[in-house]
Amino acid sequence: MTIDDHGAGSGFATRAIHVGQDPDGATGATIVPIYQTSTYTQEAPGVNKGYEYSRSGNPTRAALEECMASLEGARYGLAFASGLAATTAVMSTLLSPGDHVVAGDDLYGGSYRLFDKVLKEGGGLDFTYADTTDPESVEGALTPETKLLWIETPTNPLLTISDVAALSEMAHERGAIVAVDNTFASPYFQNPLALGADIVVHSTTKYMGGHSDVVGGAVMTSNEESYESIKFYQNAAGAVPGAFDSWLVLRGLKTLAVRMRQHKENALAVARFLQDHPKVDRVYYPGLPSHPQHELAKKQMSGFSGMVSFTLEGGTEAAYAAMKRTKLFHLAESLGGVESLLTHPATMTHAAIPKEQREARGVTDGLMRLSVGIEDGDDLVADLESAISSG
Ligand code: P1T
Repeated sequence: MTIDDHGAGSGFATRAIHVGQDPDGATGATIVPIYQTSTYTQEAPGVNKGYEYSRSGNPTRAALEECMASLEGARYGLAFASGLAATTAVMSTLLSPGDHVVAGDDLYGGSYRLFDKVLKEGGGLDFTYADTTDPESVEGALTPETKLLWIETPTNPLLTISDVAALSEMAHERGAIVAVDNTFASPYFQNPLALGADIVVHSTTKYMGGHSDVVGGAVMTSNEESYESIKFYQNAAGAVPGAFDSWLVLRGLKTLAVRMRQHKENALAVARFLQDHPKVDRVYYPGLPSHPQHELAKKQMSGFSGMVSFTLEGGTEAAYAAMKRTKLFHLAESLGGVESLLTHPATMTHAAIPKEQREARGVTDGLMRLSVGIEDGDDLVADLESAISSG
């Protein structure tokens, strides 16, 4: 089966399994081989089969890039060695020292650290953090120097939702481009390019890879000029994934649709359980009608994904006790794998943000974040029940 034009006309799951993944031309191998080679033998100087050196291009990586672009509804996809390498590529390529960036004020802590300690201090970029759930806050932060609006939605770890269509229109009117970190939703539930954004970034370490066994990143765009310059940077700076890591993400993509449906179902069950539990203080999940942006989430996402955050009535002390008691939810950083994880943002994923700023943003010491996996939902709820209730 050959799927042309990035699988146009085919459904998501079909594209995930087939786009960029025709049988191998040399052997007929049904699955894209792991082209574990650094270089390619040339017939004569300048005469080759399209590949010269694996930093510049590798067939396993090329298959992954084509498939990911199709899933995001993008013309182009580029794979990177990590999500932060993908973010660095976008920022370093499309911006120059002195440019201003407006970024959401609830972000993965590592993205904030990259912006604040590397791209601002070393790269000369100027950042303003705004509440991207509030278009007026973004409007007030945009200046004539603003070149890029950086949106994470849903956010890490507070699961807020920002209106990508409205913010893209506003930014474009002011001459800025829009990049969306779509890691938490995955392309199965949300396609920011279709909502008006210019660039999508993913940590493929998460849902796209899906098995907690690889670190990777991706950039997708339909803008040819941006693609060409980010591709140039990809080769010139060199933060590319190896063939095996590319293959692991490609294999993960094949089951993305079924996994995301189960993540969503289990997360909703967990969020409802937490919401009704007397020892639970707050639950953050865009799929609950009580979530402040629930209607917007319904409009721009086709499902609410698998991330849930919560606090307990007993505060930090109760949270620390509960985190020691879960058995299925392992206490670990990262998310989006088939296995459930429990994270303490204040000491783990968001430790790079100074305590005062972190707490002002709502990331308190008592906040816990769940990456709800695809185990049996009843078992996950029972695990949380015993961890919370026995306190
Ligand atoms: O870890 P890396 O592949 O470099 O991805 C960075 C990244 C980017 N964007 C978002 C929204 C993320 O959540 C991450 C990584 N996050 C975690 C490791 C975490 O546990 O939140």
